[in-house]
Amino acid sequence: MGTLTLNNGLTLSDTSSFAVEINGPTAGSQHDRVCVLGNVALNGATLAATGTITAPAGRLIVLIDNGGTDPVGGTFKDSLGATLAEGATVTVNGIDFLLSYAGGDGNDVVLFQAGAAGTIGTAGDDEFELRQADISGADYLQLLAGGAVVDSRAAAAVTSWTIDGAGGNDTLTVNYAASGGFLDIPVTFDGGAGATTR
Ligand SMILES: [Ca+2]
Ligand SMILES: [Ca+2]
Repeated sequence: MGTLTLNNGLTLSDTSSFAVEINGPTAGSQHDRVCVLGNVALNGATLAATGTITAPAGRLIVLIDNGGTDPVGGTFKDSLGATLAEGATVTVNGIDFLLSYAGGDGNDVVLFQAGAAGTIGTAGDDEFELRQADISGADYLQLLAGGAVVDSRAAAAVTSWTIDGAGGNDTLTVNYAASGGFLDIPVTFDGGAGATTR
């Protein structure tokens, strides 16, 4: 359990296993994280995620913090050998997560808590952005907080999105100019000082 930093990239093979332990939402002390400077090439390695995490899980678990702006190369596969595509479900201790290779600041390997698309802000000021992104030819709805992707899921599976800004002065930008273009779902936003629904 801990955080590992690799300064010369991470290249896995299709026969290797990437084992991570996830016992809670905090990197280092509760789940493993690899920070990589340089290329990340997954090459169909097996993702072996285990742990004791319990609900409510952290909404975002960054497994590979990929430095720079280079995208992750390749995908993981599951223990049965099936490819884990963008948005695939990964179950840890009975809790379903959605896997993304374009999470965090846009190029990190992350797990998002599955379930209804809802986002809860912090007690401070939050700047949210909801956008639709084209990832490898498919549309994904992404929720950003402070510029980081904190949730991402296949657009076709999302019927609405609820954002509770909690305390502070919160703003929500619905960005139709992202790579996925216009998004057409009901969005409920509670910015603290009153609800805005569109
Ligand atoms: Ca990154
Ligand atoms: Ca807030």
